[in-house]
Amino acid sequence: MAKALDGVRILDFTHVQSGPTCTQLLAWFGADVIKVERAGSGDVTREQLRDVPDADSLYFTMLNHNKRSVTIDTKNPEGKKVLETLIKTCDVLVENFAPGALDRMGFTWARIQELNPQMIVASVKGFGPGPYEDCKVYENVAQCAGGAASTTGFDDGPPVVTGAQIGDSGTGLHLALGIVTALFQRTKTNRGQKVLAAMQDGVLNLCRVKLRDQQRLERTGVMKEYPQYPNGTFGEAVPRAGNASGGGQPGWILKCKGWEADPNAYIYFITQAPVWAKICNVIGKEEWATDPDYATPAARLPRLKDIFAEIERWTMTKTKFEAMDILNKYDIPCGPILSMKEIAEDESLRKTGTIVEVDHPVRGKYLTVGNPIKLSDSPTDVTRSPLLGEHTDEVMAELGYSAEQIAALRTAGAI
Ligand code: CAO
Repeated sequence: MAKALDGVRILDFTHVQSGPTCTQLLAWFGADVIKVERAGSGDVTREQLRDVPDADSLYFTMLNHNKRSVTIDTKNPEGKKVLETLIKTCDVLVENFAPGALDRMGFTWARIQELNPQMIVASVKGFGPGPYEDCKVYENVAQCAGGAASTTGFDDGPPVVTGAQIGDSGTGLHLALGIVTALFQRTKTNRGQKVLAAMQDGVLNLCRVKLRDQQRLERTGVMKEYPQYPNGTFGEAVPRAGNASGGGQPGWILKCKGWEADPNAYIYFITQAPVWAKICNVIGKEEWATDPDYATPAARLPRLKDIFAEIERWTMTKTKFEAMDILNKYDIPCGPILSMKEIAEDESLRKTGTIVEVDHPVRGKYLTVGNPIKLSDSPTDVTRSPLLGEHTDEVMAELGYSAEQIAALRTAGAI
């Protein structure tokens, strides 16, 4: 079946995580993604966190599906010429080098425009223009600078980073949207453009509700859905809210049966206002449904700690899955805390292609996360990541190089 981005050619100059997640998505939507790597070593993640000797790491394989790999030394004059040919034939160049690296290679925006005025040049950088624009940035730096760390964790502890890679994979997602938007605009303007997704901006975008809360705090001095209310104190900046849901519907993580031995025997429980009476029935506190101290959301806010303690007395008598079954019958919003082991074994995620088993010639079978975005007219087939330089000859031949020319470039160290 045809794919949404069939015919789009991507020169993938990305490495590590942020850029590769972006180009992997584009590949899943059907783009021809040609990953340009340094001969000999390639993307540094090929050998990071290796679990199988001499096999590309899971770090690499899980971020580079459905791509082709060519090795080009872009600092070699002949290698530069090959890259120029690629630039002329691709629609998009995606890169996430340290600031200035592409320019130092000789591929400034002006030069790329000269070679291909229709080319879209998409970049991930740590920061946008400003005091930190020249900084190298990794995931957790972005989480800290984008407002996630200062607002994550518990009030009495230090800032905490999250396991979700909102700085890297989150920014890759933002960049992918920028690229397809620029491709759409190009159909009308016939021109390329620059697309920039700064990791700090991407994280901040995902922390939008915390900037909302900063302004609420400045106006009112208190936020009643935060665990600091009513007994704690609020400072000048949005505090860490523990496991509070942050929205208009209070929630918390509660222990379930077996929590003493299983670190994930917990459930997220939301006391959604429309189902309050049902919650009271389920936990055996029917009187709370009409008691003026508990009957309305406003009355409950100063008592949330005690309310969740009471609900927890009930959840501790059930496993998280038993609690889910019961609560879902009453439309009470809740969610089990799933371990990665449970997710890896989840049959329904495998059926939808969100968890996929892939075979790799060196490492054998492994699990990966498939395309989380499902298009009804553009299905995703996840194919393994390329070996280093696996497609150099194939791509060179497509670019018009003869076998003799390819051999000569190889001898010269250009490819
Ligand atoms: N042939 C020859 N040289 C190549 C090449 C190739 N095919 N591919 C890359 N290089 C060179 C670059 O030109 C650069 O050389 P110079 O420094 O001499 O200009 C060099 O390799 C290193 O590139 P880099 O600075 O991007 O890599 P690094 O490992 O030092 O830094 C990182 C890594 C991620 C901190 C940096 O790339 C960065 O800040 N990127 C932007 C933000 C980002 O995406 N971060 C997410 C990382 S995932 O957590």
